[in-house]
Amino acid sequence: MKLYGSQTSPYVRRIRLLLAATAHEFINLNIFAGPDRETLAALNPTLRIPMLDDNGRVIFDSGVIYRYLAPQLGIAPLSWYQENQLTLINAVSDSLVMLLQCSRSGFDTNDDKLFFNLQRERVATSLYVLEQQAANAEFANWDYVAMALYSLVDWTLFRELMQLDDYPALLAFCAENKTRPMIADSDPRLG
Ligand SMILES: N[C@@H](CCC(=O)N[C@@H](CS)C(=O)NCC(=O)O)C(=O)O
Repeated sequence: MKLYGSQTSPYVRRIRLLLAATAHEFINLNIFAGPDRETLAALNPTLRIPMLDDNGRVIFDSGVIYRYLAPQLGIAPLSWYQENQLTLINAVSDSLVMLLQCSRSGFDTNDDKLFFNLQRERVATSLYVLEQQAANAEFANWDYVAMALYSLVDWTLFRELMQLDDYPALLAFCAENKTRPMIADSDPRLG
C-alpha cells in the first residue's frame, strides 16, 4: 500500500496517524511543481492529496480513504455524531486551506470581503463547537476523529493562521496527545 501526500497537509496527516501501525509506503510529494505534480496529475485528476494506492486501486480523498481502510483495520463505522464532528473539522480545514491559498496569492484575507468573511465566520462557528466538545472530553479516545482534529489544530498553529488562545480545550487536547504514535514523524514542521 502506498500513501501519497505531503509532510505539511493536515488531511494527509490524519491518514498517516491512522496507518501508524500498518505497513505502508509514504510518498512525500511537492504537489505544486515539477515532476511530483505530474505524478499527482497522473494518479488523481482532482490534484489533491492524500490518495492511496492499494495494488493499483487508487482511492482519492481522506474521508473515502478512511472508509476504505476502516474495515481492513477492524474499525467500526463512525456514528452519525462522529460524522458530524468530522464535518466540522473538515469545514474548518477547508476554509483555512482556502484562506492560506488566498494569502499566498497576494490577497489580504483580513479585508472585509464576502469570501473571506464567510470563511472566517465558518471557522469561528465550527471551532466554537469543537472547543465545547473537547471541553466535554469527547475526543478522549484516540480514534480517527481525534486524529483529524489533532492534525487540524497542530497545522493551524504551525501555519500561524490564527491565535487559538480562545480555544483552551483544543490546545489541551493537542498537548495531551503529542506523544501518540506517528505524531512526531508526521509533524508538519519537518516539511
Ligand atoms: N476533501 C479532501 C481535501 C484534501 C485537500 O484539500 N488537500 C490539500 C492539501 S492540505 C490539497 O491537496 N490542495 C491542493 C490544491 O488545493 O490545489 C480530502 O479530505 O482529502
